[in-house]
Amino acid sequence: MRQDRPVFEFELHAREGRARTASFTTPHGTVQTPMFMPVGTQGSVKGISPQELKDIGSQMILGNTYHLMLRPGPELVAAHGGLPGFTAYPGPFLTDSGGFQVMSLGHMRKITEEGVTFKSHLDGSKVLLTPERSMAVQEALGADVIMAFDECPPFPAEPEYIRRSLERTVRWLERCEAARTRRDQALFAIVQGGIHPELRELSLEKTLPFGTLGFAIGGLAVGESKEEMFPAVAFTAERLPEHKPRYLMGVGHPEDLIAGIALGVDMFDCVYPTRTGRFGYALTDRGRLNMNSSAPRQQLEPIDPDCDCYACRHYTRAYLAHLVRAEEMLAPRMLSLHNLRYLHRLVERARLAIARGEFSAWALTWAEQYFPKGI
Ligand code: PRF
Ligand code: ZN
Repeated sequence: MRQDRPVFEFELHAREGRARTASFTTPHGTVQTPMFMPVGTQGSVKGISPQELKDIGSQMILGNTYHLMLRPGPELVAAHGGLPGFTAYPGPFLTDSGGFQVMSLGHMRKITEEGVTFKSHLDGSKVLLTPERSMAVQEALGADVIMAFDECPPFPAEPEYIRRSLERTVRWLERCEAARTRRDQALFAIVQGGIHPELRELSLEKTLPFGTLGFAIGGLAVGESKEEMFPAVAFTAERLPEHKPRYLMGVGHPEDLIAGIALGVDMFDCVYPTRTGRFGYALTDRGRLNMNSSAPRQQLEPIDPDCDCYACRHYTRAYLAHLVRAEEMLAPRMLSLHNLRYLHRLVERARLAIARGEFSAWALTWAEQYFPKGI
């Protein structure tokens, strides 16, 4: 199906300071921002069914070019009509371009102007991922939002390396634009530049003219401190177009969502809620509960009385702590479900607060509860 770009629409509803709430319309549906995207790396949000995702208010699911290209291969996903058909999740998807995952998972990576050569983590075979290949795979996967092929330098890296890398990322963006053929997918460019304002500025100056339908802030949450990360988020977000979605890649601790929203970010993704859930932790307004510890084993209340997820409506902490101890697979499933619902509810509350002009007051109250003893 070919459609024209006007399918995509980003409509701002309200603003408070730099925070904003908006609707983002894609071919597979309209989502409300700020939003959190669950990570479905291999075409599945670990342990959670599409019906459950719908029930907890997931709006857009993230998939990964790197993993799906190696297994099962883009052709098989395309034979199902793309990720919505393959995964039976009928809503919007976003796919990441692969470069970041190659660098964190591939072996023997080598970056050249052409692209990234690496050895597959599955069978050790040599693979070349280029901007053209990333676009072809992302077109086959059929997500509504596709990401430009970029390099996310490690932290720390020499400023000179980051500069050369971001300039190459811009040349790759040009190749992404030239290679893509579908117009029913929105390409988002990725701003790099590490934690250096002058390099962020350079990346912005060279990236903004492409006029893509959205922009991502990449290269952060890679090991730098939050005192280094947030000024870079603030600097970049402030310089992005007001009427286009802004996506902070790989960020997803509750306090980071609140701070990101305050700085004007619209979209987030992170494995944190599902991964920490699999490790036995539950997110609440009063901080993170360790279900491996002894306290919850005797507690007859739900994880969070304000939460409307299945686990909180049906189970006590004591039962869930028992499941964790007994290594029953319901435990990681229920804690992942609860944690995702927690983050969806968190951004939902933020959206409502922004619409009412109460975001800054609400965020302060939230932070006082979440960090009762300070940090
Ligand atoms: N680039 C891409 N994906 C990403 C990142 C990036 O910089 C990050 C940075 N934390 C997460 N995922 N393509
Ligand atoms: Zn819950």
